[in-house]
Amino acid sequence: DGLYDDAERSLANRNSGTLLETLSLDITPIGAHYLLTHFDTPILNKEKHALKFSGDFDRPFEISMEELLGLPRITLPVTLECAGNGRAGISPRRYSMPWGYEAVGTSKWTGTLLWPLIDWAKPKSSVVEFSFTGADFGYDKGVGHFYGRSLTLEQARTLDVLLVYEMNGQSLPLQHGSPLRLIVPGWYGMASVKWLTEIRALSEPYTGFQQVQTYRYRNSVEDVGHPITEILVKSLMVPPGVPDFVTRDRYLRAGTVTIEGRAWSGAGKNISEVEFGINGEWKKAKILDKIGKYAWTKWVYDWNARPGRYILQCRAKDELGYKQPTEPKWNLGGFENNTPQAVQVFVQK
Ligand SMILES: Nc1nc2c(c(=O)[nH]1)N[C@H]1C(S)=C(S)[C@@H](COP(=O)(O)O)O[C@H]1N2
Ligand SMILES: [Mo]
Repeated sequence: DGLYDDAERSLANRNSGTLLETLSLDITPIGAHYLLTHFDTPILNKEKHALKFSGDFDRPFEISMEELLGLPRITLPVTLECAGNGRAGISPRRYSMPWGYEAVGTSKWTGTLLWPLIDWAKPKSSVVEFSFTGADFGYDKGVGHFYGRSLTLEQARTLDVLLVYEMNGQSLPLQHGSPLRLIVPGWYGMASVKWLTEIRALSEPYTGFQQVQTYRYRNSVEDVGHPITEILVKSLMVPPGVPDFVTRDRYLRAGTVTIEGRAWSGAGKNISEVEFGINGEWKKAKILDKIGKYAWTKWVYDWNARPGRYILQCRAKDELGYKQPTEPKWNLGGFENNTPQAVQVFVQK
């Protein structure tokens, strides 16, 4: 623990967080949505870009962006959250992106379904996984690699995985994976490979760095751990009132204040309860509509704020009964911290 060093600060400056005030919107505006890019952002030529289906397919092929755009279009609102969101709340810390609460956002992703294309390429009967490779190359722990991830055959078939070329009705922006990315709804963000160039059918499990060496929930350096997959239940509020520039403490006028926020869980699970905490006293918030199976749910709470100092919190429960825990669980990568947000507010006459 201690001060963040230059390496951590440069990561934080490259990878912006979602502005929490935009949690009042169903859809996070492009530019206010968080970014997580491990290496440099590749600048690809949309006109020349092609996606390769290679490896153990009976009918490997290449498809241009123009051809992809001609396939059936589907738009899904999906909440994307980085598995490292909340990492700054886990101590001792991991040298990585020091996220607080802000690595989450919801976008309308437009593209075409992945599975029909895989099906068309005819995976051989020996195939167990598909790897998805991005155009961005770099080093991590001395290992040079293109950012890549895999899904099992069953996951690729059942998860409503999209090949995406538009975000919120605009061409996919450079920093979010232009011209083509994967979106794996309901999973943490690492699975949604940006700048997608190749899909390989594999008859052996994929051993790429981002699959095997990281994005695993591990209790020690020796622990092999288990892969990070579905998003855990979580909620956030729009920080009420106005902030202090440096401390981010909030100032609020006494009276009735409508607190609003969002709650979500992985794999399309619904939110069954949201509680709003006032100095540790929990009250039931009102749950509003969800804008899509894989998108977050709005909640509100009318708070009668009297002068004083308060710690405001929120916590959610999903339909399977999973609830946000009070204490973060330490793990090597600093992943999956879904403990409640806490906002300090000073209410004044
Ligand atoms: N090619 C590539 N894809 C990637 C990454 C990356 O660094 N390179 N980062 C992943 C991680 S960890 C997350 S959380 C999401 C973030 O997507 P966004 O930057 O569009 O918000 O992209 C994922 N896809
Ligand atoms: Mo991430």
